[in-house]
Amino acid sequence: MRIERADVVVTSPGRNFVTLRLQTTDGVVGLGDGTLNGRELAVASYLRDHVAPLLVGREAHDVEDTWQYLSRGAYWRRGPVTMTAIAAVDMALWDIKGKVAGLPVYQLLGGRSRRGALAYGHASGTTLEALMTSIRNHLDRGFRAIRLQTGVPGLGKVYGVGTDQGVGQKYDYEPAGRTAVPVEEDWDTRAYLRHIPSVFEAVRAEFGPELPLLHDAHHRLSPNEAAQLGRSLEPYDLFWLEDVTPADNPEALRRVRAMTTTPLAIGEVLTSIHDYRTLVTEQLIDYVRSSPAHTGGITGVKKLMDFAALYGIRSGFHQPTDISPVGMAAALHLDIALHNFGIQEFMEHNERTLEVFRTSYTFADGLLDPGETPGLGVDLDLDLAAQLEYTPAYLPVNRLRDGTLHDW
Ligand code: GCO
Ligand code: MG
Repeated sequence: MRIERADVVVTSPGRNFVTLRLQTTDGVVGLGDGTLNGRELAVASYLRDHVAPLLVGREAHDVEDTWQYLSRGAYWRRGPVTMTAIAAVDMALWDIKGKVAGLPVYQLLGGRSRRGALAYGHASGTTLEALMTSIRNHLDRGFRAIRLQTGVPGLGKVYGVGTDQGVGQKYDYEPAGRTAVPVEEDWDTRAYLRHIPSVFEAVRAEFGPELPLLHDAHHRLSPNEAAQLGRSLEPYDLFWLEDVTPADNPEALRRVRAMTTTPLAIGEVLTSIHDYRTLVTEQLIDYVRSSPAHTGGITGVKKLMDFAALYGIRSGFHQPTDISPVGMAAALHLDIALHNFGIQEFMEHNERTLEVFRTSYTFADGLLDPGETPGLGVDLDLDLAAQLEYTPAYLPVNRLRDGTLHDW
């Protein structure tokens, strides 16, 4: 069964998504997510101009060989654009294999290891009161684990904090602004470090000790500041503290690790198993944040998680709304099959997106499930997708009070 067609579909149902659509000589269609937030067209070109011509005529069943051909064989290894493009190809091939076998992809990965994948939702508020409402709304929607982000007194807009919700309102937050240049936000690490422990204290007092709570520092702290934050949050028993320091320097986490027992997660901007060598072998983290969509697909992440398993490190795959439902489905098949699953991020896509991508995954009682549809279980409405044109959109940047551009 050969690959006959390889088409790249760029669509924008509220945000931009890149999808690779492969079709075999038997007419089987496979979908892969190639979305890289704010750099979407770079991956679209990589796929269209440099990968699609190599795929046509290849054996569609050879998932591992195609993965090696595109990563080992390309000379230029790693990096977000390359690894997102490889991810798109890899997912589409697993989708095809599942459809041909008549099995959901998780069955091909070893079958079911759990009833469902514990999901965490994003609660946020510009004030403590708004945050409490957002947490209650999430609990009402069935979430059993919650990430908390809040405004910081004295700072304007803070990344990760959406518009405040009313009672019963659904969280609807798009981190990237649909603007030609990134929006600029302010940052002040000392103000943040002073404020955050009081937020967790109030939330624990209101919701009790059981609820798993998470927090994301978005790569903004020095190792020493991160250690300070981890220690100040220890009394509130976090599930994890995410991205405390910039992820490109794994050694920075040595100091953080030595100073605090708060569990650490990192890796949404890492793209290869090689980026994790120090983090994993020195056990500097508890959770891997990579997503299949940016780390070479199911094949890339399976290798990474098997390596992490040797050191007792578990998964917590990145799944904001800037990864498409195809990427989400790929993550869910891994979540169900991997023994060292930890938790799954779940930001619900907007209705328009779920019209373009028809999914078969479900969310009930706090657990996600990929469903039993053969393959990944996602269909793409090509006609609708074609009507929704790419619109430039960028994540914000942040600057310190004196104007210095700060880390993510
Ligand atoms: C998360 C992330 C997102 C990212 C965004 C980048 O934990 O979900 O930090 O908010 O910033 O997905 O594309
Ligand atoms: Mg994050």
